[in-house]
Amino acid sequence: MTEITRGKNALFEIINQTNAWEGTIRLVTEKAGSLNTLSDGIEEVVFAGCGSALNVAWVIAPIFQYSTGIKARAVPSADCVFFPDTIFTRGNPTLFVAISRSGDTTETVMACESAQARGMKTLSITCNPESQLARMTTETLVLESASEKAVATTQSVTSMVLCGQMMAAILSNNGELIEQLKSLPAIGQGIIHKYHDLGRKIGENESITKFAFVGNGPYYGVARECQLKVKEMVVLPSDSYPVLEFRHGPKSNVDEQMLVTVLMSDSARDAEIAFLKDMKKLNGIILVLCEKANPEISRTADYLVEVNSGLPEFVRSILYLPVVQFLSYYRSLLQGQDPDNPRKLSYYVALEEAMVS
Ligand code: F1P
Repeated sequence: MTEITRGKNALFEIINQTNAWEGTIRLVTEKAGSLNTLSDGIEEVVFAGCGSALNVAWVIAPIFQYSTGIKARAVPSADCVFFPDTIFTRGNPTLFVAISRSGDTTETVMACESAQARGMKTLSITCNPESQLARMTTETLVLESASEKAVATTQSVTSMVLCGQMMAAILSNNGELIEQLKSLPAIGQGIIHKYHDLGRKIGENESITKFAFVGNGPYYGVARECQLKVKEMVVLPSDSYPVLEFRHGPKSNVDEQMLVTVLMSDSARDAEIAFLKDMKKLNGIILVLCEKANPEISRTADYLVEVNSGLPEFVRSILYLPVVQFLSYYRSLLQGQDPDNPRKLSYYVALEEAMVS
């Protein structure tokens, strides 16, 4: 009986996340005018967050800079509080973007205060209209359709990434990109349907006891989010690295118990293919997430996800996440955990005043 109710919110949110994507596209489209006004004269954008929201920042920042030509970086919120001079440059008009599902994470609220004290315009990307961040920022993008009951983030992450991508497309006035982004919900629904069972099968493969996720460019942020999902829901060793970095030490951990997941880009595809062949030689179990495999990839992968989106690498990144969300979800259930309420975690982190004063 418990088996049926455990994790029901997380499963619902994973399966139905493309509805949240639709809502996100509608919202950002409606806000196009105010986003253009907000970013007028901006020369730099700082994306800040904690936990999954920081991973969202890691995905968005490279995509934003690539699409708009405006310098963009991702930073942990706490660095804006404790090391502000390493984050904010003097004299450059900067937009500070606070990313937070709850909108109430203490470090991100404090980071926003730090940016405001330096006279910056601020934007919040959140799922909670009543939150501190939604109320304090110059402009807010409230993704109510992406709000979640489960503690572990799933649809909020993919939706907040899509929100940042839509914002970049609007600010760069790139109609083709907007159309590509609008195609994601339909493609994503197909992928969720097609790869639900594979995610479950990998998750329920108990010979896997440790996980590594590797990706380049925006896929590094996606790899970090995959790592976090496993850490939170499954509570097993899980790492993430830029692809080639993994050869510089971490590969010593690869053996027949490690699932090595390669999130394939277009720009580094050849290097990534060479990498996955190397990891196979080290006896790793290989999961490849890619646009389309060639015979070499198909031969090397133990598990293969082809998203077949027809979309460029800077557009399709969120399509790689659902299968890893399923994997984490089913492994969590198998181990008797509750994916809706992972142990020791809370919906967001509120720090006591003494810890941050
Ligand atoms: C949410 C967050 C989660 C994480 C953990 C603690 O913060 O950091 O990403 O899974 O449960 O809270 P936010 O997005 O609400 O700021």
